[in-house]
Amino acid sequence: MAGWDAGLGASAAIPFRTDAARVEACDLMGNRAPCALKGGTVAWALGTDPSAIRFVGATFAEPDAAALAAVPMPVRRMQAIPADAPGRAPDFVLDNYRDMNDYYKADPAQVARCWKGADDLSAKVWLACADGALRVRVAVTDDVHVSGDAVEIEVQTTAGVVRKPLSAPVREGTVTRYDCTFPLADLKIAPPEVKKGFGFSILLHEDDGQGPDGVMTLPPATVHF
Ligand SMILES: [Ca+2]
Ligand SMILES: [Ca+2]
Repeated sequence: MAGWDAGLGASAAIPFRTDAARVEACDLMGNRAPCALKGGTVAWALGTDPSAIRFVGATFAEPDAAALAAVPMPVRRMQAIPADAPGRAPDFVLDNYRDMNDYYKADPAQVARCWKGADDLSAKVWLACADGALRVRVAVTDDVHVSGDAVEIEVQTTAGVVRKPLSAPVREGTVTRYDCTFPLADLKIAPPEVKKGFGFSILLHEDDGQGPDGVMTLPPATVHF
């Protein structure tokens, strides 16, 4: 299942590659309508009434990355996390201004406190799930690291929303690394949700020495392992 908050009048089409036997669009009343499935690809049009799309019998359903990037609204991505291995590419990269909420952007006198680019604040995120625990590794690039800099993860499951801070940062040059392991029970993730998917986001709280400047947030994704 994939879904997102559609803005009023928003319009775009996102092709999904999937091995689903069939695909249905569901509206807010629970009505379902079949979607055309051509060669393993289904085109999902935003701006129509349905609020979610259901992939029946699917082992994967991946939205086209280029099409997602063109959608002018937060989209909840369905992201398969590959097997963990040393040196593998990050699962998520936060380095875009659209993900930054500057607290002082409306104050011309405080322009120096607004986000200046990836060297000011950006992050790479890796996830792994093993032995009943979620491991979260984050490498934050930040020109100035002070005690007010903080990273939190947010997990959304059928049991609710859990937010946890990452602890024990290790600073190397301008990169702050976190490597934290959380028992699934502490995050209210039921074991079947590891494969079915649960909502995941991460928040980078920025402080460069003058107090909180803003927060960079990963648009919530549904991750599965
Ligand atoms: Ca900074
Ligand atoms: Ca900082």
